[in-house]
Order: sequence, then C-alpha cells, then structure tokens
Amino acid sequence: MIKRSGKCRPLCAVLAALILLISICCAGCGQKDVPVQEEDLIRVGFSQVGSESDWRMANTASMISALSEENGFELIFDNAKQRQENQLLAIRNFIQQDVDYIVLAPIAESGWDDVLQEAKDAGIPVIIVDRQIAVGDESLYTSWVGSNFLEEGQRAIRWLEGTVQQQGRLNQPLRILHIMGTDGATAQIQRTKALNDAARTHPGWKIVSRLKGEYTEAKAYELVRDFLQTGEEIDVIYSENDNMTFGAIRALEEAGIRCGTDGDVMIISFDAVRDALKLCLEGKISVCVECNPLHGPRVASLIRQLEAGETPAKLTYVDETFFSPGVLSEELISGREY
Ligand code: GZL
Ligand code: ZN
Repeated sequence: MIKRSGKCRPLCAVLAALILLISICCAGCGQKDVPVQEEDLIRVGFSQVGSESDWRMANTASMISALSEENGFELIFDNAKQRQENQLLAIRNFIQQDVDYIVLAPIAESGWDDVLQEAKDAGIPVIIVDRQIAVGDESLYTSWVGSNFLEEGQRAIRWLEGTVQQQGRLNQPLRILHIMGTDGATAQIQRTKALNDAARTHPGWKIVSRLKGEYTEAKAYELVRDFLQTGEEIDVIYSENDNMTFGAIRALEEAGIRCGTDGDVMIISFDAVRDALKLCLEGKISVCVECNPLHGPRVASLIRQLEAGETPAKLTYVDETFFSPGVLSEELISGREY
C-alpha cells in the first residue's frame, strides 16, 4: 500500500480540488445538450379511436406533434382500431405504467365508468378529447375539449333551408338520404339530432333511409351503392363525415347520378378536410361543415395548467365554420392545416 508522505499533502489537495472543479464544469457544460431527463418528461397515455378518417389522422398528427419530447412530454400512443375494448385495455395499461395523465378520444359516449374509476383510484387525471363521454360521476374526468356537434348540424340545416328557399321549394317535398357516423358517438348523436329536429320542423322533408357508414369511405360506398339499386329517388344526402361522402360520390357517379347543388343530388358533408373542400370547390359537395381536429395544442395547455396547479375549464369548445363553393379558392384550401 503506498503511504503518502506528509510533504505532497498540500499539492495533492490542490490537484484534487482542480480535478473536482474540472469534472463539475464538464458535467455542467455537457449537461446543456443532454436531452431532458426521462424523469422530467410528463408521461401521457393517449387512447385514440382508430384511423377511420382523414379527420382522425389529422387529430392524431396534432396530438403527436403537441405532446412531443421537445415540448416536455413522453407520449404513449394507442390506436384502438375502432374497438372500444381496445381503448379499455389501453387505459388499463396506462394505469399499470403509472402515467401522469390519460387522454381519451372515446369511440362512443357510454361504457367508461369502471375504467375511469380505476384511473381516479390510481390518482391519474383523465382528459377527454373530441367526442364526449356519459358517466354517472363527472369527476371521473378533469376536462373535455372538442366540437359543438349539435351546432355543426344546425349550421348544415340552416344552409339547407336557405338553399331550398332560394330554389323556391322550402315547403315542397325533400327526400333526404342520411348517412350516419359510428353509433353512439357524440358527433353522430348530435349531427343526427339536428337533422331529426329539422325533419320535424319541415313536414315535407322526408328521411328516406338511414345508412350506418361507421365514418368510413368503404362502408358508405357499399351502402349507398346498394341503396341506389332500389331506384328510390333522393334530393339531398346528409353525410356525417367527409370519408363517407367520398364513398357516396363514387356510388352516385357509378350510377350516373350528378351530385352538387346544380346536379341531381345535393350533398351536405361534415369535417371539411382538404379533399372534401376540393370537391366542394368543384361543386360536387354543396356544403362542408368544419369540424376542427387540431386538439393537440389545447390538450398540451390543459396539462400545463394542471401541472401548474390551476383548474382548467371542464368543457372547451373549439371554433368552427362552414364552406360553400362560393367562399372557397385554391389558395384558401392549400393554406389549411388538414
Ligand atoms: C368528430 C369526430 C368524427 C369525425 C369523423 O369530431 O369524432 O370522427 O367527424 C371521425 O371523421 O371519424
Ligand atoms: Zn366539430
């Protein structure tokens, strides 16, 4: 064992202090470009409905870009492929992983009480985006951000009333084909309510058939193609999202039916994604009712508020409008985020 002689003690002490100083400053300077430590990130489990529509893809993209690592988040993303049981599984996994927050885009309004009670018991706040949930205890979720779907439907109906009035046929028979979104989704329930209320107000308006298109292009194409083979005449299609509208237009054109306000069948469509706005500019879709999917930044700021110990609003509605061919242009459409 090497015994240290008394003579070098002060020198060793200086050297040791020097080495310590250098190591501290290196550690410090290296620290700058070291990414935020894992434990500093806010861990968020996000259960998404699926990838059924352009709207949904835009919603997912918005959430992923807002809840990014450079924004201080660790996002655990789950795509439920349009099956509620997958969402329940995902939420239970998030609880197991003890995330800091759970964000849920619910496929339908019912069926969440038990799993959200488990999240509450685990002390994990839950934020709901897009469609709403119907729970016995409102404390099972902290906040919701999304659209006023009834207002969207009423916007569509006001446009239809104005249009048929201009055509001088407000009190004449109007045959409406209703293409519905996923059963029990708030968007479906509320957009459908607006149409049903209007059909009661206008005795001449008749909903000739209701097709369950599940918000997908493929399903709506099949159902509309089969409906058209019955030979039943229609004046309007009320389609609860753009992807179902794309399927309907394909079926109509295959049957030689011209769509658009100057055609045989007017089409009302919801979401106003870019491809629908293009068809609206072309005159094939008569009106696009906007449904804003860009909830990512709102969710990130809700979480920031909660992190800061603030109490965010329980419900936050996003602003939306509607587009008819007259207000659309190439530059407006290319300037849109989705
Ligand atoms: C509405 C959203 C609906 C969209 C569809 O906010 O829940 O689900 O209208 C999507 O495109 O599939
Ligand atoms: Zn909306």
